[in-house]
Amino acid sequence: MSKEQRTRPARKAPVAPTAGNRETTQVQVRNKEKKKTSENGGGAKNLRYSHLLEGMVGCGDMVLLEPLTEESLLQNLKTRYESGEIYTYIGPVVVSVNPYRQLKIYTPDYIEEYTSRNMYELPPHIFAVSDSSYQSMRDRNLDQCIIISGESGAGKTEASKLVMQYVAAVSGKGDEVDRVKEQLLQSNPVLEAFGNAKTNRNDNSSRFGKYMDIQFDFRGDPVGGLISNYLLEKSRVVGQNQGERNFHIFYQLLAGATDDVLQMLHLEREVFQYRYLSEGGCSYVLTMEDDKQFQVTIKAMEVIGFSPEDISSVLEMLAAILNLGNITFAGYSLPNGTDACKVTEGRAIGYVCDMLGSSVELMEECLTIRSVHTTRDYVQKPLSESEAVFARDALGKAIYDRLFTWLVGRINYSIKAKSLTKKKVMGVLDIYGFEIFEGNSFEQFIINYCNEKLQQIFIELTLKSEQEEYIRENVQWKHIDYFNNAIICELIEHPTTGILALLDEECLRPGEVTDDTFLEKLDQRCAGIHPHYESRALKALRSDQTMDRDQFRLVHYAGNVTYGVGGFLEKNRDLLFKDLSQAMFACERPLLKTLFPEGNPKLQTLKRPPTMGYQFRSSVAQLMKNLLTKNPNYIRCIKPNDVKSGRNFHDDLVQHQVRYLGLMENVRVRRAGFAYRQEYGQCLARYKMLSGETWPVWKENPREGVKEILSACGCHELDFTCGRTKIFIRNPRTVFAMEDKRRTRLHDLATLISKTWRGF
Ligand code: AD9
Ligand code: MG
Repeated sequence: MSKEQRTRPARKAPVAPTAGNRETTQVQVRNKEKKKTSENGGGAKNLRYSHLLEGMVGCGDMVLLEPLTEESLLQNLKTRYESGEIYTYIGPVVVSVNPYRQLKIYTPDYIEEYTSRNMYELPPHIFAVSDSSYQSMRDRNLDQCIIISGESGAGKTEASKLVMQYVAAVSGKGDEVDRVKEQLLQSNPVLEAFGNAKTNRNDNSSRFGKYMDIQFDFRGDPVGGLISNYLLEKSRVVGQNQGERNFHIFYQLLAGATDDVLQMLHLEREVFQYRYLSEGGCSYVLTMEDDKQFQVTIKAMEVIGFSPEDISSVLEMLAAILNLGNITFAGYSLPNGTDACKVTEGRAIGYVCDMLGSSVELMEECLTIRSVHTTRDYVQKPLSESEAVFARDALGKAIYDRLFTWLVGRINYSIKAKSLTKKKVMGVLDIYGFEIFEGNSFEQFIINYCNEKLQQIFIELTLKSEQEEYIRENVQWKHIDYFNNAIICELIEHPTTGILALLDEECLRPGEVTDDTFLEKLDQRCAGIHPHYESRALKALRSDQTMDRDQFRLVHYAGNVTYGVGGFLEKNRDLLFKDLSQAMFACERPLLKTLFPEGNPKLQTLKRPPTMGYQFRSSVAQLMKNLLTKNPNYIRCIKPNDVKSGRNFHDDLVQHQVRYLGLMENVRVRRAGFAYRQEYGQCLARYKMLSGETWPVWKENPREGVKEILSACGCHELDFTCGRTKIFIRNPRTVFAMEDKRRTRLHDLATLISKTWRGF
């Protein structure tokens, strides 16, 4: 049997045309042509849940893994991965191992197979969790969120696109709905072009966090969406590590624009002409066709509703940034000994001014001179050469960062739902993965903090809440220990003693403050006090060669990360000198007035803008609050190797991820407790036909009814327990068997009805 055949799900089951049962009716309509086989009874055998238990590569749901050890869990993932089975369940959680090759498991046939099915009916698949989430949102009116986590390159962004693709395929049709779907889907290529870049870990690494709410009407048809973006890694605009690139859009523009467009933008095709594109020494990515992708990006912008003027303005900003990077300065000393500098690259600054609609004099002045307000006066201070380089780069980063946020706002404007009625929502979270580089800075600190918070949510909603539910329902269970990373979150975000608060304190403190004084402060407050903070200030680490004096180390849930404090203060303050914002506001291009509103001289505000860390902490808190109001669905992505290979399963690398993702604890909690739980009324409604005597009406207490059904199904008393409001069933096999019986019952009934109908 070929791999594709093996991974293909079982064919559709026969179903009864029960009135009011949307799920079965839909499936039947779609499978008219298959009905014949089903009626012959051929399909009934295929319904069995046994595929989760036997005849399948490894174990599809690790709750059933015997024996359960870390080794067997890893071996199970490996065996399945090697035969192309990249998805495995832990109860409702989907573990996804990046295949690094195109599998034929996302075709329309697969979408059809997984539509309106129970999650465990078919082999594990991302479409199954997408479907379960969509059904729950549509039919039970529960807002959903799909939380996708995993380290850089593990497959989060691909997973988020598959979820969106699935939802778009199975939801309704019609001109307006199709327009909305198309716009939602087309937001991906635009945001990836501007927000993703090649890194050493991932050729298409997301350098921003994204949360997207898809909004639906009461029928379950998409009516709009809302995207929230989190902290773009803007330092990439002006410099990249060796082997890495700037954001894709720059390369797409140079490779894909016509000669005429490039000429109008004062650009040349050669990537290495531009300093901002050359630092990483990498101009192309084997797996990417920048020229073709440029057409895709522009087309997507058009579909979303960007006007030709909008698109031109965006391209002008990109061209301005590239030429800005080529401006050079020459330093000299003034007669009084002060360092000053002047622009030496006249061509580049001319091009920049042409793109932005500014005068060369003004641009030159804002790059080389700083206005300083003293208590009594207003003086102009010349900048040294290195200060001017710093100002130039700050401007480049600011234009790009604000342009990106503007793009997200512009997309939101287009995809916003037109009607004001309350909508059902499905949110998809695809945020940058945990990062440990050789050199880690403020950006990694923020990214890793965000991942700590996501792990917190996972713990809150799966490990902790599961055990709390047993207590609430008064059900006996065995406590499972797990590492709760709340302590690390606290170390970072505590409003007065957390690292972010200390950083803000240092940024605001008058007097001589530097990154070093910040580190001193951290050492005083945390070293030897907090178990997850380490630095050379600790006696035991004083001679630690793996850490420098200007570094501190955090013991994160996913591993130890050493951060260099250099740049922490400046990146946290994120202040753009007034001269620069005013010069941008003074430019002719209307877009720049929108991007730099604080440059409006009429709008003189003395209020300090909130720091980067503060803003991020607030938006993450808002995100967590939002996620907690929704029904969560999890996709835990795993990276099988570091070489982007489709055949290589690196045991140690996967073991590390399995550990920090807490997968063993996840399985244990699920196994120690009960695989299945449902409110008595709902359980009765689904399985009442299994108790021949009482079906279809049960007028007594639903709890007694459920017990009766379980006993009619031959369940042993030890197999289940009755909570206050829910029935808890220990072994998923019991539920699978009940599902199998239910299907057979429905099938028999359908045959009977059809025979009776023919008899008339
Ligand atoms: V990062 O945190 O943004 O750096 P992600 O988002 O976790 O990272 P991404 O989804 O971009 O990783 O996946 C990395 C690469 O793996 C993709 O560019 C694909 O080449 C490959 N990939 C991931 N998932 C799949 C898949 N389901 N099928 C085929 C895949 N290839
Ligand atoms: Mg990504």
